[in-house]
Amino acid sequence: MDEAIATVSARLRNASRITILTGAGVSAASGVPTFRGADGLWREYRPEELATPEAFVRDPQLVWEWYAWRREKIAGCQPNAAHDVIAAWSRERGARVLTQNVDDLHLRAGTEGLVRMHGSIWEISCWNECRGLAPWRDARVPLPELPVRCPHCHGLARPAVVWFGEALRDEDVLAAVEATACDVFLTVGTSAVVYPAAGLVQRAKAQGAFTAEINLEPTPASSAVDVAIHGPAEDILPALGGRW
Ligand code: BV8
Repeated sequence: MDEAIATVSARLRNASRITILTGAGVSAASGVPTFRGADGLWREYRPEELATPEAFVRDPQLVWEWYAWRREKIAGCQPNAAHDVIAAWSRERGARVLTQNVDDLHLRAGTEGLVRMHGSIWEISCWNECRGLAPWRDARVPLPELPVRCPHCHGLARPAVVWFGEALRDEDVLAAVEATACDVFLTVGTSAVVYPAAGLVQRAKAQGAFTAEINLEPTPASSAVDVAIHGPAEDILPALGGRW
């Protein structure tokens, strides 16, 4: 492990363009349930069954109860050392940070230029897209009523996140693809199964980036990266960050 950390740390030290892709694993130490870990279950449902427009049409109340439960859990969580190191790299090294997470803990840690590829659990938008309304922030816990209503058309409102089967926002895809033109691409705390985010490491590699993965366990990305470090992000990132 030490050799791998020394290798990645040296690459980071000499890099001018650093890109970091994060998943639920960077928030695990903060107490936020991951998607596919044992703690990812809610009642008897898996996220893929609820994080879809079809599930929302079928039962908006159930989907909103799941998001309200997650919002309540996340509200009590603080950024951890992984978020803090990544935020410092964004400020001090201009590192670009692409996250799949919707918990906004990277923002609260002070990350600059964050690309929230899957949106934010703290933002809400009109299901009917009335007046083309941009998502609005509502961080109240608990929410006053479920399902949430749009303040303009009084129709259904939805969490402003990207569900399975929905397209990511064009500007986020563009920013993420642009960020794969880098010297070092780190993929941290993600099971690397959700696309298009999971395809970014291959894009970076194809452009000559040095690629590394930090995860507790092997993932489909492990065989593609130059170095795979198996350990908790909240320990590994400070170990990498402290040597420049
Ligand atoms: C789209 C928001 C097209 C909601 C989420 C190929 C190309 C394009 C699409 C597809 C494709 N193949 C399949 C698809 C469809 C689909 C997809 O990828 N499905 C998968 C399941 C096969 N993709 C989509 O639907 C995407 N849309 O491509 O649209 C399109 C184009 C035009 C028009 C219409 C459509 C949209 C995907 C976004 C889905 N939304 N979230 C919400 O949060 O409620 S995804 C969800 O999964 C979360 O965002 C989460 O972040 C993300 C990925 O999960 P992870 O972050 O990796 O979390 P997970 O629990 O899985 O893993 C945690 C990892 O951390 C583990 O590996 C664990 O070992 C590790 N870990 C734990 N603790 C630690 C740790 N590591 C380090 N330290 C620790 N302490």
